[in-house]
Amino acid sequence: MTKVAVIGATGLVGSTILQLLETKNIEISELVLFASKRSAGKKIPFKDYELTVRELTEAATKEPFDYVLMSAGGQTSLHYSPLFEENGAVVIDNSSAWRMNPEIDLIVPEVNHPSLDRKIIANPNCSTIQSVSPLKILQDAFGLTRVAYTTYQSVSGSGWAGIEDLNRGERGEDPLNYPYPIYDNVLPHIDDFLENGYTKEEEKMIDETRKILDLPELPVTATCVRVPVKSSHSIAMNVTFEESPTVKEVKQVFRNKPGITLKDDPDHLEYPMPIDAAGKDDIIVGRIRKDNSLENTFHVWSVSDNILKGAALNAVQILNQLLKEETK
Ligand code: A2P
Ligand code: 11C
Repeated sequence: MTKVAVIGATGLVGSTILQLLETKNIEISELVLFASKRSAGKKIPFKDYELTVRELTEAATKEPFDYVLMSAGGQTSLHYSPLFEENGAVVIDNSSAWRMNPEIDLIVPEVNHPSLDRKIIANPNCSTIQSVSPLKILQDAFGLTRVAYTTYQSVSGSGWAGIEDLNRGERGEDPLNYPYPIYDNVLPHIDDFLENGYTKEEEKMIDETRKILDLPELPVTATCVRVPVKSSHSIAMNVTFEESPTVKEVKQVFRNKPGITLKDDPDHLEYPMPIDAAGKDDIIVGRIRKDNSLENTFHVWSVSDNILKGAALNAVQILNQLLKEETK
């Protein structure tokens, strides 16, 4: 008997979590949906019935949930996750609130496993997830000595508000979420700016990569950019290895790896694009080639549905991993 709560069930990630719980046939005996007061009473179809959204309150944290899938922003998570945890639930949190807390595990199931020392588990940033999955494979094969990211992130990374701004721009209306139009434009700015000139999104990618790969000293840098694409982030990764493999050997390590598809045949114009990844579970990698300006260095292009593997799917996979361990 597994009782699960989804917090933020009306949001873009929360509603995708609900679809995945349904389509992936996750064994749940009771599912309860929460959002803010605004959404209380809203009906959401699930399987062949309807669930009514409840307002998240402190009293709800005292109910006997086994797992809580939280996708309602950092402030909500900081307040409510410890209350659910105190009551014995395992919280899988999609916000950035807990990720760099040394007591909290930051998990991508293909890469690392939760210790459950604390019952809050953090789901990484979407751009980090689609980077560390291929990077872990490369680390195991050739050893990493440096990573430089440039991202091309879709507007769905900003939730419904980002999609709405792209639609507004298309209609000639001013943006409400971004400081400048995203339609017909590119913004070298995701999340707040820090004193060192980087943005928080860039800092997250750097810090989370080191934590998940357990390489705290790895030199990592990032430039994060918002592009007028609705679904799926693309990331250009410039990766330096300890070893000196051939291009063929680098491509080879991505074959038959869970959650990864290699699409890399320039002769036939085969390369990963957001329209390939949207709606798919796998991270697609390609454009693998040697960087001739630096020794042992390669370019790897990674594309992934940021709401699926970048958020909802990774959270559901963490849940599934924990459920499977329970039944062992
Ligand atoms: P609501 O729809 O009632 O505002 P998105 O990432 O698409 O913006 O979604 C954010 C999700 O987080 C929504 O489901 C939203 O609910 C929910 N949320 C926001 N604030 C709270 C809160 N204080 N308590 C519970 N859920 C919240
Ligand atoms: C974006 N990566 O595309 C962000 C969204 O830390 O979970 C996810 C933010 C986060 O805007």
